[in-house]
Amino acid sequence: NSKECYNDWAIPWPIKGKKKFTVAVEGNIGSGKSTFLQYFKKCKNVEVIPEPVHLWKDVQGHNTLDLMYKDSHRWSLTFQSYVQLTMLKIHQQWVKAPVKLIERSIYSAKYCFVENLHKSGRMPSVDYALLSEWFDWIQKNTDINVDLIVYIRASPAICQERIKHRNRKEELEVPLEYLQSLHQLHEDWLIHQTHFKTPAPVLVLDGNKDLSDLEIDFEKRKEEILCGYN
Ligand code: TTP
Repeated sequence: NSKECYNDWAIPWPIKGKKKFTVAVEGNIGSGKSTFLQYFKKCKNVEVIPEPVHLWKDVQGHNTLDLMYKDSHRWSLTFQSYVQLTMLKIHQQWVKAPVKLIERSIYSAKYCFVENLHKSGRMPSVDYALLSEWFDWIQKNTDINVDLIVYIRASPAICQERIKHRNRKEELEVPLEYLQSLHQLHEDWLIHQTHFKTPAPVLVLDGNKDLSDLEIDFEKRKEEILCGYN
């Protein structure tokens, strides 16, 4: 039980005596979130939970990520409802370490991706309404709390370069315009807070830097990011 696990750690619990300090790393596709996770994986007080892209690519044999990119009008509800489920599971996942570091959150899936699909006409309004009903219910009835958001802010052109370079087959056709619109939604949410409230304070990192230079910033901001558990 959680009391026994508490004894495994010499350090006290970070907040309110019980909860783990939950950090979500956010940023556009290709912004450098995985590099961030790789870096913090090495820290002993951190448990890193990467995004379950592999699950989205194999739902009982169906590649829902691929379906969504091939025909978003037909498949984006299918895909985004599974993303929402897998994100909810991650929010609910108990970790042993004092700091839980997650890649993205249920919030960016809804506020950036679902919003983008709907706004651009790729997702029918009825599908958007259904996902919103689910999201609102989850928000009211479950614990999807995040304590800090780290926003890796990178220009859409740089993201596109990195996407090309990593060569994930489902993403080869992602147009710049798609990344620009997703970028704007991240900015609206995390910087301007125009449509949606951010669920936690936001620490912004310059994702336009070379990934090796970005690591220097990770090191510099480590104490803030890990709430002193570095
Ligand atoms: P990202 O979550 O942006 O992950 P990434 O691997 O691109 O991150 P980075 O390069 O910064 O390390 O996206 C993974 C894929 O899933 C991408 O093709 C976008 C897609 N996606 C959606 O379409 N909808 C969603 O709600 C989410 C969370 C991802």
